[in-house]
Amino acid sequence: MAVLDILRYPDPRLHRVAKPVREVDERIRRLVRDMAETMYAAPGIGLAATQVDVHERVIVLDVSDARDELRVFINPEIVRTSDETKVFEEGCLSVPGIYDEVERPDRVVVRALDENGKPFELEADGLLAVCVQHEIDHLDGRVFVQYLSRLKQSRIRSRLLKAERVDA
Ligand code: K1U
Ligand code: ZN
Repeated sequence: MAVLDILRYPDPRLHRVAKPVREVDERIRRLVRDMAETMYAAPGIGLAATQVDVHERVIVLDVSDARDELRVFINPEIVRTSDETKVFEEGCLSVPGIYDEVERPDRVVVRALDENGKPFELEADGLLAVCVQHEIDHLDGRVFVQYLSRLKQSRIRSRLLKAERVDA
């Protein structure tokens, strides 16, 4: 297993739209293991393949307190959303140190394949619903800061570019 590098906003590769996985094979299972290791090491509660510069539709999540409930979604699709919305303060491993409020549907039904290629459906609410929508956004090339005002986006961009220069 390996801890992979996570792309940082405003890296343009974060805006690529990921392609569907054609076959859930050993290569995809290795990617899932590496993504899980990367997410736990960060630490984070979710990770999309886009964030590790792999542009295929794979996400991993673990929103449990004990960090022992890994969930894998391959080719995830939101098939139903509630009309009711909730505002949640989101963070992102690709936008370190930035947290802000985003409004999203409160409940969603997600259809996906598991790591064995078996289809499943999940009804999610609370943090799980927030996180799965945030990760599917990554697969569609969207980063949560794009829900914020242009002024905030521009300040975040400048702050992270400056941090990148200091780190280099
Ligand atoms: O996509 C990502 O970058 C992961 C992101 C997921 C997320 C967090 C909050 C709201 C929506 C989506 C993170 O994991 S940021 C880190 C974080 O929230 C966290 C880390 C350790 C323990 C608890 C939370
Ligand atoms: Zn994120």
